[in-house]
Order: sequence, then structure tokens, then C-alpha cells
Amino acid sequence: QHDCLVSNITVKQDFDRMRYQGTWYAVAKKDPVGLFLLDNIVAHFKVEEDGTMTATATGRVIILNNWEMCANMFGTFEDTIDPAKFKMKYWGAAAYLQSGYDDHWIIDTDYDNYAIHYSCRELDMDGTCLDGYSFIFSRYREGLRPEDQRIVTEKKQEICFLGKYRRVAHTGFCDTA
Ligand code: DAO
Repeated sequence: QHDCLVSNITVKQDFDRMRYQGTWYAVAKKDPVGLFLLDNIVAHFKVEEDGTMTATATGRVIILNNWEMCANMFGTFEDTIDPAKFKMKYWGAAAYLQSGYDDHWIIDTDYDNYAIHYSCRELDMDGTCLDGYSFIFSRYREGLRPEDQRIVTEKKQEICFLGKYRRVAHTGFCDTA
């Protein structure tokens, strides 16, 4: 059923970027090679007046051997023919933070409780994902509701990342003021 081909991965039908706006707490993450955001990851999505989706995000990172800090990150999303598949250009508030250009797919969301994000950075020769990452987002920093966990587990399986996630802690490390 799940052949793990990136080209066969299904995303949210009729994705509605307006309803996706606002705050999302990362509650779990599958890391890419050379992981960057560690924990306390919070993203805020917005639709600009011209319809472009943008995001800001914070998270704890460790840079330059052992300097721990909160990264302030920015992202702008380029549309594709699929409303749930974007190209994300991202950069940090400071030059020494990571920047890049990644796929940003919304696999599933109910807009009010959970969202499953997926990004494959590098395809393997067989069409599966060689290097990718994924966030499980919740509208609540306490985590997902039990009824959403079943759906999320099913989707983790469909994107072939089941068992590769770690829990993302929210300790208040990046809370301002
Ligand atoms: O943490 O290892 C990693 C990869 C994630 C890099 C992307 C961070 C920038 C995010 C901008 C806002 C979108 C959630």
C-alpha cells in the first residue's frame, strides 16, 4: 500500500491557506541530515495581502560548537500547481543561522488541531526519500488530542517516516518577555 515513492505521497485536498494561518506548535519532528531546530519550535503562518503565504518560526538551536540560542527564522512560500505543495525559501534573522530552499508539503490538517508537514530534500535513485524532515504540529503546546493521534500515526506511515520522529519539548526556552 505504501511504496514510499515521494511521487506517490498524497497531500491535503483543497488546502485552505487562510484557515492554516496562526500559531502551530511542533510536537514531534523527524530530523533531516544536519538537523537545525532542536525543540521549543513554534511557527506562525500568515497570508499576506497579495495572497502569498509566509511564516515566522522560533526554535532552540546549537550553533558554532555549543552555543545555544533561539533562532528567529523567516519563510516565504512559492505556490505550485498543487495547493498543498509549496517551495519554501527560508532564512534566519542572523547571518550565521541556516537558510535554504525546501519543499514544504501539508500532508494533512484539520486546521483547528493538528497538521502534518513533510519535506524531502534529496531523492534516492529509487524514488524514495534519502534525506527529509517532517513536523507534527498542534494548535496546543500540550500536544495532540488522543483522537488526532490515530490519524497522525496513519499519515506517518504513509510518508514512510513512522518510528523516525522524536518528541519536541516546550520548556519556555524561546518564550519572549
Ligand atoms: O530543523 O533541521 C531542521 C530543518 C528545518 C529548517 C527550516 C526552518 C525554517 C522554518 C521557517 C518557517 C516554517 C515552519
